[in-house]
Amino acid sequence: MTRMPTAEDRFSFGLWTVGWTGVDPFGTATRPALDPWEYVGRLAELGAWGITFHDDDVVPFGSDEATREQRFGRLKDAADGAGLVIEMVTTNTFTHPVFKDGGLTSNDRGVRRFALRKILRAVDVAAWMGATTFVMWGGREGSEYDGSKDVYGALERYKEGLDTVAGYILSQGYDLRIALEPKPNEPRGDIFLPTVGHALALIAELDHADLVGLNPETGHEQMANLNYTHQLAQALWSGKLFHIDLNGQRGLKYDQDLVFGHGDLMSAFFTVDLLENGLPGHPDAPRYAGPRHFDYKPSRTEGFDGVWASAAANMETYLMLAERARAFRADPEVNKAMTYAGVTDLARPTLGPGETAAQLVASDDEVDPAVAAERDFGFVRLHQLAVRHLIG
Ligand code: ASC
Ligand code: MN
Ligand code: MN
Ligand code: MN
Repeated sequence: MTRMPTAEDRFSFGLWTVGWTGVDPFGTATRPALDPWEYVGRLAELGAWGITFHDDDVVPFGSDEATREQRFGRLKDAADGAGLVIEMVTTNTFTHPVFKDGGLTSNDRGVRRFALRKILRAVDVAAWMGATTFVMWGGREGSEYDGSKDVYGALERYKEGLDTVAGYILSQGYDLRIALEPKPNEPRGDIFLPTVGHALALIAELDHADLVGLNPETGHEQMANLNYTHQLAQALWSGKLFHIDLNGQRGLKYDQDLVFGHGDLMSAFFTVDLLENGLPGHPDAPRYAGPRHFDYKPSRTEGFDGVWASAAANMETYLMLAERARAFRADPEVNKAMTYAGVTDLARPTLGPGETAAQLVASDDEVDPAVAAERDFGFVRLHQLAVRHLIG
């Protein structure tokens, strides 16, 4: 039996996760929608620490100012009453048909201005709610047909939009950072910023790059056939791992948004190992200090009992993996196997202190490649130790 989650675990959930009614491209809802504040008490009871939402999860698209004040205020009161933090807010620029060709990168300038204004208003809401992260997932930013989109121009407009949002955050003095969420496809045939690497490259071109980082989602990176844990590690190395969306995905198919660990369990183990244990061998490296945020969907086969069981399952799985990842790192046999494998050797610079390229070329300490090629690294044995910790 795993312990109950506590606030120290910093587990958070999007309201759109437990609130998903099961509408998919082939079927209508299988569950009724509750009001947004009705999810809050139950999440707190299960041990969650925080919630997140899209503007439209709380206030229907197109609502007037009075309705916005009333509904956002009611959700904030409910969260405060339940002791939940609203840690992140994001904007829905994908559901309404106005966004069918994107928001910030729509071919229609009027739509681009409409989208940017909607995002800026959501930034105000984020600050009001006390959120510290503002996620931007450009789900409709992309295309199906190569001839239909000026990609160079789209990237210019993406940059313009992000510079405007970041500049606004600074000018208002908000304590908010932007986290971009990559995804390769779905709902568009090809989405801009398809992976963590693409987003990092765009961030480097921004006016306020310091304010902009990443919100990588497990399944999104896996839909691009990438290793999620590696993406997290590279984002950490770049100082850009601002937020995470944990969930499960089984291979290259539609975005499944399964419970965390219900996809590639071994990969989830090493994701948790990275988040909990940091980068052993690099004590000074940045550690992920943000929320453990779940962006999953309770399968549409489930009723409300299944919704709450699946929410709890995300946290239980994370805690079980954290326990096993700690034991893995503490195991002397694992440490011996890691030393044998040379894992910690990568923390050592390849050149000596002050050594130049010319000195390296002239040096006589070169290994005999025939001898070095005979080395046994023991990676498989090391991995089997991980398997034992995971399921033994
Ligand atoms: C987000 C986010 C996603 C999408 C998706 C909407 O804000 O992180 O992955 O929206 O969950 O269904
Ligand atoms: Mn997803
Ligand atoms: Mn997500
Ligand atoms: Mn998603």
